[in-house]
Amino acid sequence: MNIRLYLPQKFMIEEDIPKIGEIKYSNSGKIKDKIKSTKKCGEWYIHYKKERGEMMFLDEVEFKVKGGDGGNGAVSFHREKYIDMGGPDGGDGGDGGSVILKVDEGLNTLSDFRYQKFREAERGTHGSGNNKHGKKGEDLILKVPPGTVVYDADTGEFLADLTEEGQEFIAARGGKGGRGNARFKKPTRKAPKFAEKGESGEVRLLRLELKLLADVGLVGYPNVGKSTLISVVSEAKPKIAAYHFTTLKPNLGVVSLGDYRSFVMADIPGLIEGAHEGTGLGDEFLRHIERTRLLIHVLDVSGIEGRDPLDDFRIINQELSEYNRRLAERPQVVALNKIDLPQAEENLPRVKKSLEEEGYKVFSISAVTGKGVKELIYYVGELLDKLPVEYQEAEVEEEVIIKPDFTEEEVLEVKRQAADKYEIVGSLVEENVARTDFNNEAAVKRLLRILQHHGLKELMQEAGIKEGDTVTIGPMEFDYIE
Ligand SMILES: Nc1nc2c(ncn2[C@@H]2O[C@H](COP(=O)(O)OP(=O)(O)OP(=O)(O)O)[C@@H](O)[C@H]2O)c(=O)[nH]1
Ligand SMILES: [Mg+2]
Repeated sequence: MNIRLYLPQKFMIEEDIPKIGEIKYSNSGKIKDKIKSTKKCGEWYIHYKKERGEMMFLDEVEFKVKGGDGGNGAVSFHREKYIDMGGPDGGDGGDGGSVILKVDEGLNTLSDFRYQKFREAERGTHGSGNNKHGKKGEDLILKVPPGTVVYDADTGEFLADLTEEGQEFIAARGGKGGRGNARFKKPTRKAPKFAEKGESGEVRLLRLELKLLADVGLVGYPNVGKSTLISVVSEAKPKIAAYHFTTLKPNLGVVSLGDYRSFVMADIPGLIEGAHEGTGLGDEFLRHIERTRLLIHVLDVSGIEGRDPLDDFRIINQELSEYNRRLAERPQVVALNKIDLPQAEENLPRVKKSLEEEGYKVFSISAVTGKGVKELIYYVGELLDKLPVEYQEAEVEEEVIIKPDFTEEEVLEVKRQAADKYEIVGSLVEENVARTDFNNEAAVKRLLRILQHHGLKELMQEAGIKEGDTVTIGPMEFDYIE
């Protein structure tokens, strides 16, 4: 198995010096962008946009969802030959379908959501005569990969953390169907001429974030051999090359240890000093390894690029703690890579000794020849068995929060707008106004009766209303008559 995370390119690498403000296409030719800043990195210029909000990540998507509207209740009366006026038989409207996010382990990206910015569940059909109820709208099931974290994009509120196969989250509820006039029949009201309108479906702007659930993250300077390592222990086929920042997007690989054991490894772009301030490729992609259980810190022990491996080690750990202290505290196994190079011989004893003295488990490997790799991988596998799996969930307060049913207290208030102008407001009003068909006199009368029942008249008198004053309720305006 080979899982990969595809990120659209947020930057481009070219040899020419780009101009700030210039419009550029990404390498794939799909993304057009204005150059915001340029930075020299080795022989290359990297130009990229600064504002996070403008970067488009496939593993971070925003789109709007809407539950289906409820169908309207019907106003109808029973008719039969020779029978003048039968009883009310208007059926209820069907409930609207909900938009539901559901975890599918077969998925590993949010790319399905990239282009469709609005998803709506089916509406309920209207009720009709002969007590025929409307059909319930179909739920719209949107499949998401495990590890999807859901936020309300308008408020930033955390809504759900979806990790288990089949786990569901109702992202937008469908509206309730309106009741047909048959429901309003009473001994005192034999022929109700009104019905309820269906409730509107809930609308929400969602932000989905996919944090990869890798067990192990590879960290290290650019060019130390992280991608080479993942390519030899898994089926991941990342780009490998002898220049910095070859890896521009995280790669995931499944490492099999035989006997059914395996773990997921994540290879991410290299870090350099100042990554937390945006130097190099920055440190934003560290979020892809935020939930790993352990890190393999890869060092180029040959020091072929002229840096001391121990300096690299210190700098990378500093960058990790600048990003997130908890990530820096994650257990680390050190892989001293490139021991096949003659220059490694000189550094190896010193570097190994120093890190072991600090308490690190150190492996000497050559990702290219394969020497020492098996030992490293098996050790990591064993260590993972001992590390608690709950760690993956440790940073999230609650697994799922499902919005409770609407149980807000019913509120009715009379607001004085001017000396002779009043407005009736409150949740009770909003709820009922939305469900009233104002073109239907009977429906309006019913609304007034409901409000009356909740003490509207007394409230208006308390507010000091006089005959002839103007009163507004929702879209309706009328003169007050005692
Ligand atoms: N001699 C030798 N070269 C290696 C070894 N491992 C990796 N390399 C070489 O080092 C270079 C960089 O390797 P990558 O695997 O792309 O390094 P990386 O850490 O993923 O680099 P970035 O993606 O830029 O962060 C390539 O030319 C590899 O062939 C090794 O064990 N021995
Ligand atoms: Mg790489």
